Amino acid sequence: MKIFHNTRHAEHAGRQEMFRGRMVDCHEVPDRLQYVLNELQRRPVGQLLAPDAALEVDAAMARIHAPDYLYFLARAWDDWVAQDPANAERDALPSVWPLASRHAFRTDVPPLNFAARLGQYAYDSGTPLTAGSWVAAREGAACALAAALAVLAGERLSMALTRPPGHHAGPNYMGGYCFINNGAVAAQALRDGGLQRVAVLDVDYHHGNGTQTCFYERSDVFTASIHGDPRTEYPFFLGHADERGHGAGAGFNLNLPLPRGTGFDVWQATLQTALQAVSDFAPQALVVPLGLDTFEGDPISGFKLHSADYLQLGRAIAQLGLPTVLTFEGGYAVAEVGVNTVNVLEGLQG
Ligand code: SP5
Ligand code: ZN
Repeated sequence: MKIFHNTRHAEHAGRQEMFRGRMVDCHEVPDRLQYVLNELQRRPVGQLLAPDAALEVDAAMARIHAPDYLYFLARAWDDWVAQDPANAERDALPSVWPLASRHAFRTDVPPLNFAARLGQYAYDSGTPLTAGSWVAAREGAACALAAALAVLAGERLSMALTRPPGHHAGPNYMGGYCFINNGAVAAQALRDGGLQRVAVLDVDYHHGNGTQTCFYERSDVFTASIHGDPRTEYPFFLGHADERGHGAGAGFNLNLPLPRGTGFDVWQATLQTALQAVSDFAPQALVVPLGLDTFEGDPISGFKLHSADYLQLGRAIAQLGLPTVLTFEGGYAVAEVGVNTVNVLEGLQG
């Protein structure tokens, strides 16, 4: 297994996120990835690599994300500091939104004010944009592209071990600690590399709303997600079971929401449903946005998986017999995220 890790991930280090009217310390911290690297040293289940610097990562991101969104992200930090030099000491968080979905505000006149521009592209106030967010997210996309190319070159398993995570980021928005949708970049790279059908199986605690939206009207990328019921769980406004895809994509999205508190027995049975659907689609490769926030000890989530269950998760996915690209998503029980991640990889390797 080739594991492409983001050597610049730590440059994205948000300070605080908004939670219930207060600023609280960020859950999505650099230590998360360090714990995975530490566990990989103890249990070297794969080959640790950095993506080739010559990869065409901007082109790969542009296959998923809108040009104006990428333009915004690439310059956002400088624009933020230009607004007020004192901003250099603070992370940028949005504070005003156009509520485009309700047609209450206009979105056809691009605002010039930075707070308004950030509010246009961000859908929550929990995703701080920092000095290093863009370089870290862009290098993460390079990891995702490299992992996809490895599978195209014949590797059975590869992983983009990167943060910030990606599965909440949509074509033209950031949120849920995500900026660039690494799983979507990988899936599209697999398609562009010649595969006709690619499946995405998202096992993060939170619905993969960004990935679903990227492929919602397409029949060439099947998306499935097992997650906390959005009636009570983030991201709240997407992820219901009746979202099956639209237009050409009708029937090519599967959401399997489960109540907060769900344990491994029910989760595993639901995984079997998802695996059957993936198998019925007959994809040539699989992308797994791997969130470890289904763990019982996760501070912001509500499922009850134990560390040993992640070995079973890996084994179950391996049963598909598909070339598989993993991306590293959520998982905020920092001290356990390394063991849980490497358990999945060990299970996958059989
Ligand atoms: C990639 C991913 O897992 N993103 C999750 C984003 C969730 N953001 C909202 C979480 C708010 C939780 N705050 C809980 C504080 C408890 N002390
Ligand atoms: Zn999550």
